[in-house]
Amino acid sequence: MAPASHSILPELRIMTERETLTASHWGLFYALTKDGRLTGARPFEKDCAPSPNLEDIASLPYAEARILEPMVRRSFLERGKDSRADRGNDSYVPVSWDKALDLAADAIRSTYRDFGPSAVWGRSYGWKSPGSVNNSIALLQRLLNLMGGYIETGNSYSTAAIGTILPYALGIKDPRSTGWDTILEHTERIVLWGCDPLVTNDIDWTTTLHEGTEIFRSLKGHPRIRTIAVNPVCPRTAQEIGSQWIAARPGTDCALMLGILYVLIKENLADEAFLSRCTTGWPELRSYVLGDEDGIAKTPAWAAAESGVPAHDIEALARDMAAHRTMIMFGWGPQRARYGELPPWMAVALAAALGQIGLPGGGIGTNYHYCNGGCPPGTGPQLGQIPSRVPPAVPVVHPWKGSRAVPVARMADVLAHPGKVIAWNGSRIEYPDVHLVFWAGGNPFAHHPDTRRLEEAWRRPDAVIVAESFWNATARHADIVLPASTFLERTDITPIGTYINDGIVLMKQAIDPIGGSKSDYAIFSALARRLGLEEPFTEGLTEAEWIRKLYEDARSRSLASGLKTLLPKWESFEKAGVILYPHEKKNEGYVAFADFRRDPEAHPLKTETGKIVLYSERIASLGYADCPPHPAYLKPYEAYGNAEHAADAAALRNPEGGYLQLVSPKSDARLHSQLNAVTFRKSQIAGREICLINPADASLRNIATGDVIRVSSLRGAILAGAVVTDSVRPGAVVVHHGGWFDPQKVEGEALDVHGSSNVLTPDDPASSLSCGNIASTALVQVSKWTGTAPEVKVFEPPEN
Ligand SMILES: Nc1nc2c(c(=O)[nH]1)N[C@H]1C(S)=C(S)[C@@H](COP(=O)(O)OP(=O)(O)OC[C@H]3O[C@@H](n4cnc5c(=O)[nH]c(N)nc54)[C@H](O)[C@@H]3O)O[C@H]1N2
Ligand SMILES: Nc1nc2c(c(=O)[nH]1)N[C@H]1C(S)=C(S)[C@@H](COP(=O)(O)OP(=O)(O)OC[C@H]3O[C@@H](n4cnc5c(=O)[nH]c(N)nc54)[C@H](O)[C@@H]3O)O[C@H]1N2
Ligand SMILES: [Mo]
Repeated sequence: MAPASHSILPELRIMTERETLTASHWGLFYALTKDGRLTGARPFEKDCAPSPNLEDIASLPYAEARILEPMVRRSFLERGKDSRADRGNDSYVPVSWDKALDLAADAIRSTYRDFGPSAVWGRSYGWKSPGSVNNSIALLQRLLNLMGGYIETGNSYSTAAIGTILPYALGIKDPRSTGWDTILEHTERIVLWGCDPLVTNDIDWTTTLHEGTEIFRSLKGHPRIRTIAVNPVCPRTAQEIGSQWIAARPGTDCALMLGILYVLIKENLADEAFLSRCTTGWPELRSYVLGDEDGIAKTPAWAAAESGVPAHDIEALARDMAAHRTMIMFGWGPQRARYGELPPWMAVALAAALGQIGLPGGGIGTNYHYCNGGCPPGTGPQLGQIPSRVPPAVPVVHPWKGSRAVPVARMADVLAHPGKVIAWNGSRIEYPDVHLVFWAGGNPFAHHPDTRRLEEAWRRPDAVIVAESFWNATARHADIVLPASTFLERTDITPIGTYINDGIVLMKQAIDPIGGSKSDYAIFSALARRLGLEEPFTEGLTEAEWIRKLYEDARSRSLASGLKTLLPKWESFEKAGVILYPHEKKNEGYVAFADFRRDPEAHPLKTETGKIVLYSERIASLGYADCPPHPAYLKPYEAYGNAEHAADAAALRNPEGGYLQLVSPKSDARLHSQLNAVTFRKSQIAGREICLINPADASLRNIATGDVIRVSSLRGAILAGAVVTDSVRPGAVVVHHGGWFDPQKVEGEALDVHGSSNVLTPDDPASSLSCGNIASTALVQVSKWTGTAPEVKVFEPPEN
C-alpha cells in the first residue's frame, strides 16, 4: 500500500491511494485506486510481457454502457411472454432487485414446472471473467442442475472442427505440444499456419504470465529459426518478428498443402518410410494428390490458381520445409469455416509426409498460439472451481424431450427449430424445445454467426434472462437484466495458466460495486433462495468462505500427493496474494509423439488403426457428403470463385469490382466483445469498427482510409470504417470479431451501424462431423457509404 497523501481538509477526508493485486484474462496486475476510484493498472512484476490492454481494463467499470440497476423489458413487464416478438426493439424499465429476482425465479420455476429441464438453454457459452467462485457460468449451471438440469452441449466456438477431427487423425483432441525449450534448441523453420500468437497469447482462459509472448518475440532475428506465416492477413506476429508472409486466399489451405504434398511426392522428399511405419491411409491420400482419384493432379500450378500463392513459392516452401527441421504451428482460424475439419487434418498429413512428427523440434503443434501452449508446466496442485455438476435437489417429473446434448454452435437452430433432427459425428440428434434462455458471462450476439437469424430465433423462447455488466446486444435482447459487478468489484481466486499451471492468485477487490450491481455469487444465491434451494446452492458458505475452501482443498490435495510445492497456510497466502509454482527439469525436453515414433506398435495412438490416420474407415462409413474420409480440398458454397453457386449471385456482384472474402479474426484490442465498451473510441475509424481492405480493392471502389463503408453479405449489412492497407491480401477484407452489434433502421434498411462481423457470417455447420461454427467462409460486397452516417448508440445505455 502506498502512503496516504494529504488532502486540503485532512480532518474531513483522508485521500487514499492503494495498489491491489488482482488478475484478469490479460494477466495479473495491481489495480491502482485513489479515493476508492480506479486510476490505472500496474503490471505484476513477474509478467514476462504485460498486456497493452491493462489501462483499458482500469477504466472498464466506469463505461457509460455499464448496467447500473436491474432492468426489465417494458412490454415483458406488461405482457410477459406474449411480448417476446419485441425483443431487440423495446425499452427497459428499472426495477428493484427484489422485483427482478422474483420475475427471474418465476420464469425458472414455471419452465421447470410446465416443461422440465429439456426446455432450458443454460449452457451460457462465454468467456466471463476469471474467478473460481464468481464463475458466472458454473454458478448458473449449479443452480439449473439443482432444478433438474438443462440442455447439455458438445464442442466450443473455439475448436469444434479441429477438436473433432484430431481424435480421428491422432487419437487425441488437443495434443500437448513439443516444449519450447526443445524448439529453441532444434527447430529451423516455424510455419505459423493460420495463427497470430502475439495477438492471441495476450489472454488466457484463467490468467497469464505471458511466457509464450516473450518466447515468440525472441524469434525476431533468431540466428537459426526462420518463421513463415500462411495467412490471408499479415498477422501482427509476422509484422513484429519479421516472418515471411504467404498470403493465401481464405479457405484455400488444403489446396496449398496439396500443392506442397505434390512437390514432396514428385521430388522424392516425402518420408515414405515414416508414412508406411507410422500412418495408415497414405496410399489413398497419395492417389488423391496425384489426381488418380478425381482426375485432378494437385500440382503447384493448380494450387496456385486456387490459393493465389505463386507456384514457385509453393515449390520453394515444400523444399524448404523438407530440408529443415520444421514445426508447423497450426492455429484455429482456418478450422472455423465450412469443411473446417479438413485443414487441420491436411496439416497432420503434411507433417507426416515431412516425416518429422516425434523428432525434437519437428512435426505439428496446434496450441502454441493459445494460453502459452508449449511452455513447460509448473509443478503444483490445480485449483478447483465451485462445482456445477450437482444432483437435482427437487424431483424431475417431465420426461426429457429431444436429445440431451446438442452441438453448442447449433444454438440458434435449436431455438428456432424444436424437434429438428440433424446428423452429428455419427449420431442423430433431435433438438429439444427451448422455453427459457439464461445467459451469464457470454455474449451470443457477438459470438454466434448470422446475428439477424439469431435475433429471429431468440424471439421464440418464453423468457430470456441475462446477467451482464454492460449494455451489449445480448443484454438488449433480454427480458430480465441482472447487473453483475465486474471482477474488480469483488474478491475471488484463480489458477494461473490453462496449459501451464503457474500458480494461484487471490483476486482482491479493488473498488466497491458500481451502481446497484452485485457479484454473480450474490445474484445466484438470491435466486436459489427464492427457488427454495439456498442450502444446497451455498452449502452454508459465504463467497469468502468458498474462496478459502477452494484454496484449502488444493492445499490438502497437494499435501496428500506429497507434491514438492506445498501451498502455504491460508493466512500466509492471503497476505502474499499469490503463489507461483516452480518449474522443474522433469517437465522440460518434451517431444510430442516421440514414443509413438520410436515404437508405434508398443505406443499405439488411440485412433482406429493405432497409427496416424490419413484415411478414416469410420468417417467413410458415416457417408457424410460434407466430410470426406481423407483430407481434401472442398470448395464451400461461398468461396473464392464460387459466387455463381450462391443462392443470390446477383446480390454478391457489385459493379465496383465484385465480391470479397470476409475474414473475422481476433482483435488485439479486445477479448471477443469484452473491452469494446471502453476501447471503441480509440479503435474506431469514422466512428465505427474498422474494416481492413487492400489498396487494389479499395481503389476499385473509390474507398480511402477514414471512409464509412457498407459491408454486406446475403445475411445482412454493417457499416464500418475503412482502413486501406497492404496487410490484407487482395480479394479479402477483415472485420475483427467482437465489435458490438448496433442494429438501426437507416433509410428503410436494417443495418448494424457499428460493425459486428457476425452479421455477415453464415450460420451453417462446418460439417455434419463437428457441426462447428463458421467465422469466415462469407462473400461480401463492399462499397463507400454515401448516405448520412447514423450515430452509433450501442455504447450508451438504452432508453427507459
Ligand atoms: N466471426 C467470429 N465469431 C466468433 C469468433 C471469431 O473469431 N469470429 N470466435 C469465436 C470464439 S473462439 C469464441 S470463444 C466466442 C467468444 O464469445 P464470448 O465468450 O461470448 O465473448 P465475450 O465477449 O468474451 O463474452 C463474455 C461476456 O461476459 C461478460 N462478463 C465478463 N465478466 C463477467 C462476470 O463476472 N459476470 C457476468 N455475469 N458476466 C461477465 C462480458 O461483459 C461479456 O459480455 O466467439 C466466437 N465467435
Ligand atoms: N487478443 C485476443 N486474443 C485471443 C482472443 C481474443 O478475442 N482476443 N480469443 C481467444 C480465444 S477464445 C481463442 S479460441 C483463440 C483463437 O485463436 P485462433 O482461432 O488461432 O485466432 P483467430 O484470430 O480466430 O484466427 C487465427 C488466424 O487465422 C487467420 N485465418 C482466418 N481464416 C484463415 C484461412 O482460411 N486460412 C489461413 N491460413 N488463415 C486464416 C486469421 O487471419 C488469424 O490471423 O484466441 C484467444 N486469444
Ligand atoms: Mo475461443
